[in-house]
Amino acid sequence: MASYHAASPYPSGSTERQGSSALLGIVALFLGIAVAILAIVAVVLVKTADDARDDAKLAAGSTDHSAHSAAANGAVSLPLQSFAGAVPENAEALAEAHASYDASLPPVPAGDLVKVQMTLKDMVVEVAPGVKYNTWAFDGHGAPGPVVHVREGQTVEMTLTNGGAIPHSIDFHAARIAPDVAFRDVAPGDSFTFRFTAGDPGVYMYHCGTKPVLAHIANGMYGAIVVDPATPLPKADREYVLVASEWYLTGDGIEQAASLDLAKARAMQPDWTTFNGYANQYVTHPLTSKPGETVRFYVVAAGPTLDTDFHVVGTIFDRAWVNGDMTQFQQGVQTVGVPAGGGAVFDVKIDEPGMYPFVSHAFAHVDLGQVGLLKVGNPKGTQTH
Ligand SMILES: [Cu+2]
Repeated sequence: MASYHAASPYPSGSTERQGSSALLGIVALFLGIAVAILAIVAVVLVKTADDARDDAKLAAGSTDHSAHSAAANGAVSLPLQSFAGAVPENAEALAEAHASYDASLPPVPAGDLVKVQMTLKDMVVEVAPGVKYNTWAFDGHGAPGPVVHVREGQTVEMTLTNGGAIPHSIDFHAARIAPDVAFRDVAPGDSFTFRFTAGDPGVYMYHCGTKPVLAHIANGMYGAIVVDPATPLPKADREYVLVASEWYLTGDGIEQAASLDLAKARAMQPDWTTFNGYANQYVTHPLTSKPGETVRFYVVAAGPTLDTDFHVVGTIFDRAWVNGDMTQFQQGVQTVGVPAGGGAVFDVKIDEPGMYPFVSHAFAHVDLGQVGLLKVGNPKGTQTH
């Protein structure tokens, strides 16, 4: 008797047992065939993965298959050393002393033509308390670059002056324009001016489009442009702009400023994720509103690669213009994905005083710093600044 009958629950010699044995035999036969097929598939998959890895190494110019060489050439070899959350001992005091990025939406300039000038500078900024990083800053003030705010129908005249060491460019997602002309590389020391008409309302990303774009965005070359619809949106009492992004560090940045770890960026293994370029800055310095006010968030996910799942804890979006589509909004939604390279607009009206966290609800991002607080009123036990 075959061994697979041994566990039969039926009494020995019963007719049920005979029927069951035949059935079990058929089942076992099919299971055996299935296991064999799966084994063949697994072997093929492993071989394909090996081939792909080899192709990647060859594409990266490496014939040396050692882990060190592969990482150096960007053919990622995990694990990569993480500096996530590493801060100096006085981090709390440093966070308090940090001047948070002003998230308030600036007013729309008057006139039909809005002139925007940015002078790019290579500079060290902090991306978390005491964590220094070598950025390429669009306006000489770190990342993100300044918020550009215009109204539908206005013309934007953009002048980029390159005060950095290598070529850069600026790509506006709000523009309909030939990118090979308008978004061209600007050599160090040069300036370039182009115009576009802001014909599509919404909130958009702008960024450097010079190759490799991954490196230029990861080094802080991004920002938001808000295009108000010609027909105004419902009134909001406060308007805030949040640009979400992630940082990939070659070191902890504490003693010495870190630079971009391209292998980590390719592996999508950030050390820090932030709103407006600095981890947890609005936890220490909350955004504010009064009870009953409508607060509008313009959210851009700059990436360079990761999305942001925007959520405000303790409330529900009264209006969500998903994907920056200003022709319609959703009501009563809890979390909205903002894709890397995309934007969305959110209204919340909160009546009850309290501290309301805003987060990317992909919670690894919260651990890495993409979290802030909206302080409604003056709830007990909180600071009043
Ligand atoms: Cu650039």
